[in-house]
Amino acid sequence: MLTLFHAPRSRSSRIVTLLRELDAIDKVAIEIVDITRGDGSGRKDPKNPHPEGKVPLVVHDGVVIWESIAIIQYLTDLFPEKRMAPVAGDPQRGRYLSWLAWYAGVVEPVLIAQAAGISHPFVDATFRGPAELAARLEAALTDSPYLMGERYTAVDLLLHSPFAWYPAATPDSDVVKAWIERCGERPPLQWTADYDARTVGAA
Ligand SMILES: N[C@@H](CCC(=O)N[C@@H](CS)C(=O)NCC(=O)O)C(=O)O
Repeated sequence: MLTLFHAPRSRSSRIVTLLRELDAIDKVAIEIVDITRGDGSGRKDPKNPHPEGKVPLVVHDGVVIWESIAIIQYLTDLFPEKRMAPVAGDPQRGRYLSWLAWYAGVVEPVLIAQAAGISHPFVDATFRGPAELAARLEAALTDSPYLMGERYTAVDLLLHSPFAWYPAATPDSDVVKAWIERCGERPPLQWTADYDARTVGAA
């Protein structure tokens, strides 16, 4: 039994989109839950087994899997047919895992600090900043349509998402902007937007 705990229009929307990309949406029960939102709306939902009341959360045969990165890796391993991630043994797997880890370890802290207007020598020295983030993306995308080369993978789905949500954070780079637009054209994104519009407020 595989269940995704999902709050419409949140970080778990990316997991719904991934499940569509993986052609696995029908293999997962989606439980719509409420969450506390940045604007003060919502609440910690007792239906959600996440200890902090966050989403996304997946429960597979009683095992709780939390954090977007772990969930993305888990699901792409479980449903490898659509090749949304290089499988173990593929020479490109390490490069893929690095993008995935970089998102959680660097991209989110940098973007949150930027949105909060935080600049501190410890923070800047540890994570670097928006300029370094932009340079990494631009270097990767200058001769490639996607982060892993010719093929769209789960790291494109994940890494373009904060810029799709907060266009103000988008690096001032034509290649990065073109990549965000390319990623935004994937039909599963529209599917999730429609799904979220139907289910928002259903918790
Ligand atoms: N690092 C976590 C972050 C999860 C997270 O903060 N999710 C938000 C939704 S966008 C949430 O559940 N917020 C509710 C809360 O903080 O109580 C992940 O990527 O899975």
